[in-house]
Amino acid sequence: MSEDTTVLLEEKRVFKPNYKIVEEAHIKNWEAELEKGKNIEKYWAEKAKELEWFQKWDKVLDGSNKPFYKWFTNGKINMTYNAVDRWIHTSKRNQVAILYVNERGDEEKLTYYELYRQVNKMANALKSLGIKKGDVVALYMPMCPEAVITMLACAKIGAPHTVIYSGLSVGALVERVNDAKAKIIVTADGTYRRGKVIELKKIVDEAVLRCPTVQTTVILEHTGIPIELSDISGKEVLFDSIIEGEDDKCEPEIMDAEDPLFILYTSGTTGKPKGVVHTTGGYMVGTSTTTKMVFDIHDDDIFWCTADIGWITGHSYIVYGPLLVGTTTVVYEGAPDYPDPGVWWRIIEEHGITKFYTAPTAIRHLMRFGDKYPRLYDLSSLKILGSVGEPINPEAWIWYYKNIGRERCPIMDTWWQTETGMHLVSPLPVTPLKPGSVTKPLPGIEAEVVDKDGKPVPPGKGGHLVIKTPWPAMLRTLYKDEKRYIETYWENIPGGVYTTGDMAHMDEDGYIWIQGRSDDVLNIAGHRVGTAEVESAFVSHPAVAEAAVIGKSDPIKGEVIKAFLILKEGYNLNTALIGDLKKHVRHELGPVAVIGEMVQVDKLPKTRSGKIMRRILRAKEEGLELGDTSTLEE
Ligand code: 6R9
Repeated sequence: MSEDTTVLLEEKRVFKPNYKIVEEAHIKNWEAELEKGKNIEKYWAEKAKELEWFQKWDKVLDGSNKPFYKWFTNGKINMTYNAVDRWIHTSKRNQVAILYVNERGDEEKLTYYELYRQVNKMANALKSLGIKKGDVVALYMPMCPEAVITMLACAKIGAPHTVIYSGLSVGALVERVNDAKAKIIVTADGTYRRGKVIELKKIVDEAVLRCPTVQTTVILEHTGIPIELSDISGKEVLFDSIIEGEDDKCEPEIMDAEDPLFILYTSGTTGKPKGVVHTTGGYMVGTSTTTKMVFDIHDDDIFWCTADIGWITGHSYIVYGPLLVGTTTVVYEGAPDYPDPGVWWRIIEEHGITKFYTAPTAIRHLMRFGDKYPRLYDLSSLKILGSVGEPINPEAWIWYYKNIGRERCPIMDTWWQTETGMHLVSPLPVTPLKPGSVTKPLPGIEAEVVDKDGKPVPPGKGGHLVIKTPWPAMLRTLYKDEKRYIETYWENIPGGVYTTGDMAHMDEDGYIWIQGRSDDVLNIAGHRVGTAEVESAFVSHPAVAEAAVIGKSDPIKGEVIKAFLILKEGYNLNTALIGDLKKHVRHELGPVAVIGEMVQVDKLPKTRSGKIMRRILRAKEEGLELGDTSTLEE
């Protein structure tokens, strides 16, 4: 960081947008838009009119059975009809919808019309395999056009999808597929990662043996590695062979606004992942509006979000949001630093990317290589940058702003969650920015920082971030677990507000600064990993009797795992066992579970009811005071 940026940080300077950004912006007056958003129902109803409904809604928001809110009741709509079909009757028909690029330098472009035909074929193929409205389809796929096609095909016929991140492994896959009772898994032979092929089908082969509901596995031949088809656990068919000969027309299923669109699993405080349920109408309104508003989408944009479709960011801002607003969305398969740490900047130059959306962990990682790589490329096509997944430290913000945005592009630090479905707290391109702050709730959203009794805390003081009023893309429930839905989100803090699980503070200007999670969820490189899931993976190893896991700060990944292990008789935490445990946890949970350190202990701090007090372990780790230990066992 150069001297002037150090000064900037100390000055806490506010970064104002340049005149070009303001001139182009759909929304030029932030304050006025926030004001408009105060009439929540009117605001969202107006936004909903930008979509094509088969039948208009009766009521915008139905809060008669809180917290089971409904949006756009009795409205009839179809996601894929709006994201794909409606564009083929416009000038967008021959515009690129999906631009696929990978780390090997391969490229593929699909226009809206081509996408339309492929989606229809896949939709018909799923029907031929017996999938009907309401049946759950699991995806365990690389970042590739066929993954997007499959999601859209599911949405076209009303079959909720559940996408499982391809970086998760056997244990996680089995648990999610079984919870969702998926009838089909769509996967691929493998995926490219750092010059290697990760064999996805092998993982699925092992998983399906433990997934009784799966009748068919569909395999995409993507990398060309040899695969063997077998019928041990249900039918195995090739992606290409099922779509071959299918009709390229398919009528959209008329969906109720409140029909489920997808289930997406995320980590919670217990070992069991939460199946977050999103429905159709409100999610469409929320994601299309925020894509257009936060990234100020225009006809000539090329939008690149570097997330994976296995996470909510991929659902909302690679697939649905961008296609609903008819832009070109980039699907990138590979690592950020392979074949070299300039690969992303090269893609930006080659394809003239205008809006670029990534995560702080990636920025911190690429920052390590200095400005050498970004300097090699012409990044002048960029107009707006985005950040998501965890707090962005001011140093990374400034690096991103200077070296990637070349001090021209505002950074949209977007705060939201799997559960919220859409951005909730974020600047707009015209918003004055403070590095490290997510600024204010978006128009139509009401958020506040409160104490545990629900009372607003004064500026500068930390508290719980809560959302005070419902929003269209909110989760509707946790799959088959209404009790957990109510307890987790609506009963922690009084006042009928939604508890986010994040701690934050507000400054004198009403700007929000996120501090991190208040619960036992780690944020490893922007991925939510539940401590309980990691602990149960450890305990499933024959050498481990008990495990407690906390987050340990890491300069690149934000957090990594530190595990305290009680081993069974006769075991010692030697190098061989450490290696074996790492392998085991990786096998169960996948590479997202990055282990930084393991220590052998003979006792763990517990409450009298037997709950591990991770807070105590964390406090000891950081040399802080132990705090309230009244519930500690001894
Ligand atoms: C979209 C996504 C949600 C959690 C959330 C918070 C953290 C997300 C953030 C951020 C600070 C931001 N988070 N965006 N923290 N600034 N801009 O990441 O969803 O995987 O469900 O994680 O991520 O802690 O509660 P998800």
